[in-house]
Amino acid sequence: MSSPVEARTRRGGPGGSSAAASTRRGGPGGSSPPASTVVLALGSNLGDRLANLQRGVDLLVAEPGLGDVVVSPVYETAPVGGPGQPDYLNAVLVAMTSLPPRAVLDRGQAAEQALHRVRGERWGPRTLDVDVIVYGDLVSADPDLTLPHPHAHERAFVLAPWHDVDPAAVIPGRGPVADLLAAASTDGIRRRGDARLRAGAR
Ligand code: A4P
Ligand code: MG
Repeated sequence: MSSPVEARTRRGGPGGSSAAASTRRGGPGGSSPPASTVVLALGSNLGDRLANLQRGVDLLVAEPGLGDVVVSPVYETAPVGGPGQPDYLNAVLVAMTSLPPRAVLDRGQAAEQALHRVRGERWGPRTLDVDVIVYGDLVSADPDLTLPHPHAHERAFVLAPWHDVDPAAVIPGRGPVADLLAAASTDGIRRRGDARLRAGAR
């Protein structure tokens, strides 16, 4: 089975944008670190949810390190798990990166903090949540950064927007996103045609 990186490399990336191969070294001298496809899931269910997601995207791409950024459509989604809480807006960002996985997580958490997220109850409401869904074909059980994200394969609020921008994506160890989405319950999620995110402030 091909990894999302391989799939993306073959096709030239989501949306047909150019994409560095995950195993290719950049630069004329071949000295740059290899690039991997990284998929980040963003969610917000407090405050101005769309503005929070856009600010999250802007913060994620503000510093060098994420390239060929593609941002999915926005979905309105019923909360999964946790206490009673408002509906979420969810979206997915796909990019190429040479940053180490931990640096990508740190960047996501910095964006959460910039949005004044208060960590309370697990799966509780939040202004911004940034989860690392996959990093290339890396598999890790590290509790600080579990890869692929342990729940992504069963969450339509991740799979549907991801599938929109990369229909051939695969979750390592789980299978094609298209198949996982077909098996997931899509009750309680709907694409918001009236809400769009820009891929960056640039
Ligand atoms: N962590 C481990 N692996 C990862 C990873 N791949 N990506 C660690 C991000 N973080 C990861 O996260 C807790 C710890 O997970 C962090 O210290 C990090 O090092 P957190 O963000 O503090 O807490 P959390 O988000 O409440 O918990 P968790 O388990 O990450 O929940 P999820 O999976 O993020 O789910 N329903 C809808 N409709 N839409 C949503 O977006 N989100 C959640 C949260 C629940 N229900 C939802 C949604
Ligand atoms: Mg989280």
